[in-house]
Amino acid sequence: MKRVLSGIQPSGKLTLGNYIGALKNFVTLQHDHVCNFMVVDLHAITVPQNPADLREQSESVAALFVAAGIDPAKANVYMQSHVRQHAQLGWMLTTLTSMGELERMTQFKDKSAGKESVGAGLFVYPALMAADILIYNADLVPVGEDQKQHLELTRDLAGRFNSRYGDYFKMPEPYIPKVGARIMSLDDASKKMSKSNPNPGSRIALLDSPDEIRKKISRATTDSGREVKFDPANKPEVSNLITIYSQCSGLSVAEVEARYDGQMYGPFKKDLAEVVVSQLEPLQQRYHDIRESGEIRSILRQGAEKASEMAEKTLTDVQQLMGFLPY
Ligand code: ATP
Ligand code: LTN
Repeated sequence: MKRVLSGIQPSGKLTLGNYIGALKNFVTLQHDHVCNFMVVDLHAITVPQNPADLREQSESVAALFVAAGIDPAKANVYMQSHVRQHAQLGWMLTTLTSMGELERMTQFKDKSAGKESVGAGLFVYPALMAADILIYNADLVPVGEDQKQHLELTRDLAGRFNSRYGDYFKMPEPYIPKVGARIMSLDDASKKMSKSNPNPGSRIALLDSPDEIRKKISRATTDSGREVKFDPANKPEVSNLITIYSQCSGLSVAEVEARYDGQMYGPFKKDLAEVVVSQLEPLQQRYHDIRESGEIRSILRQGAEKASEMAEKTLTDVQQLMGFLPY
């Protein structure tokens, strides 16, 4: 069975973008792959986090993994920081990464833009992500479009390691959905929907109440036209809403267009809100049950124990290949 690894940062409340671009695919892949899904707290601290919020968000993201349908009996669910080998391999891969490669990363450019002081962790972030993936020799990495560049760097680092120290790492492939790999902000269709955007109106959080969802969708920007037509270049806002509709209803983009042929944005948005609400309601119910049961901590512990075994083996092999003296 092929191996799958992915992670989501506990840097805020998970959004519909995280769900459609990543989480939904985690759930699909768990049935016929060996899966590791992490809450990547070490990555989250590359920008300042309030400790109490980080703790709460970490548990919340883990519970959302399970609420979204990840079965801990099928896939390991755990905290990145609980498997200490990630940070160790991350350091080793940092030494193989060039400054120029890191400077070209668009996520770094976006997140550091306009900041007076930028942490070095934000800069070396992609080397830690490469370690997350390579430590399990993952074949597939389900992510949204924005992570493609990090995956390419991971492959370059794997190749560099292999040519210097001997063929060891497999080349991981990104697993990016054809539709929904880049859900855009509701207030600005030139930016991706993001959980750390300061404007909560820019996103739908998975735990938003039905009324919040209705309000956010009714206020979402559209254009001055009137056709519900999928045309990302000329109608980016409406196309984004059609994508969300399609992903939450199971209808194809063409079917959504056909359903609203000749109708205005008002009725389309009203129905879209109900489609999103009914997609999220069962997930929210399961989320609250899981949080109340208190079972998430033991799920995380068991996940970390299993993942550590695999990670420790890789780390030992890498140390040996790089010439570290055995313990
Ligand atoms: P932050 O705003 O803190 O950077 P984020 O919302 O961008 O967070 P990440 O934790 O960086 O989320 O991403 C988790 C996963 O969700 C990644 O695979 C990422 O590609 C995917 N993802 C994030 N935003 C979107 C989006 N708008 N559309 C589709 N996929 C997304
Ligand atoms: N950089 C990713 C989060 C992440 C990740 C990973 C994704 C950290 N390690 C390993 C896939 C595989 C992001 O979503 N911003």
